[in-house]
Formats: sequence, C-alpha cells, structure tokens
Amino acid sequence: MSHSAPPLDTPPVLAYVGLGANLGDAAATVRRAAAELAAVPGVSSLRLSPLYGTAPVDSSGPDYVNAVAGLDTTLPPLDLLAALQAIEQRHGRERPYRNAPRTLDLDLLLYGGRSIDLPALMVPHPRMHERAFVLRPLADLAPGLALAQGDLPTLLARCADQAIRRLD
Ligand code: PH2
Ligand code: MG
Ligand code: MG
Repeated sequence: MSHSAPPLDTPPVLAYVGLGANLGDAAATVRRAAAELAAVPGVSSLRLSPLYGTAPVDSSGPDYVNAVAGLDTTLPPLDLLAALQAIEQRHGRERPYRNAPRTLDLDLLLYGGRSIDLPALMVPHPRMHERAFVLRPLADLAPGLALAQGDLPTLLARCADQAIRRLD
C-alpha cells in the first residue's frame, strides 16, 4: 500500500465574517477592520458589503454600524477566529458583559459549508438567521445563499421589525 504525502496546498474556503461597532467612529472602525482582515496572511479576495446603521438587538447604546465580509481563506477556522480576535483587541475591544456596547465585534458567520460546535466557536453563527444586521449585508454579497433555516429573502422578511438603513 502506498502512502501519499499530505497536500501542500489546502484549497481556499469561502468564509463570511460579520462586522459590528457601536462606540467611537463606528463606520471608520468597520472599514479599517475590513482592511486589516484583508491583509491577514491566509486571507484573500475580501469583499466588504455596504455599511448599515442598525438599532441594537438584545444590546444597548448607540445604533450599530454593521457589515459583512466575504473572503477566501486557507486558515483553519480556529486560526481565522484568532485573527479576528487579534483585530478586535487592536481596536480596544473590552468584554465587560454579554452583548455590551463595543468598539468592534468580528463574528465568524460561515466557514464554507462546515458546522463547527466547539466551546470557542459555533458555525454557522447560532443567531445569524434571525438578525437583519447580518442577513441584509450577507444578501448583498451572496443573494442566492440559503441557511439551514431558509433562504435569505424568507429570513429577512421575518425580521422586518428590526430597524436597518443603508449608510453608503
Ligand atoms: N451585536 C450583538 C448584539 N446586538 N445589534 C446590532 N444592531 N448589531 C450588532 O452587531 C449586534 C447587536 C452581539 O454581538
Ligand atoms: Mg456579535
Ligand atoms: Mg462576537
């Protein structure tokens, strides 16, 4: 029996990341974070959705600025998560309590078609299907995408009560 060597190149995976901020110059922070994410080794072809102003959902403080980035990555999911957390830290992210207002939140929403259920990481993001601030910008990047709970137009129609407006 022959043993084959492990592949030198893993094919890139299409991942989606949610960006959110509601403290400081939130729009500038979201744009800068997207540029920093695009520059992470192992991340390529980042596409940033339009930015949206959104009312806090289960959270407090000023309106959020939200967007979604689609990217190709050769990083394993936990390495991509670590890169997201490093960018959050550079933007002064503090975690005083759950869903506290934040200078920057980067959530790994989807990692290819994979389901990940670890204490540190759940993918698909367990609440993304009920949040207009994720679904609306995700639909800009991937209008034909469907989640386990339904296609994006159907899911968006269910959160019509969540205030969201396009900023750019
Ligand atoms: N993030 C949360 C909780 N609530 N609301 C809005 N509008 N935008 C967010 O990014 C957001 C939220 C937890 O991460
Ligand atoms: Mg979040
Ligand atoms: Mg988060």
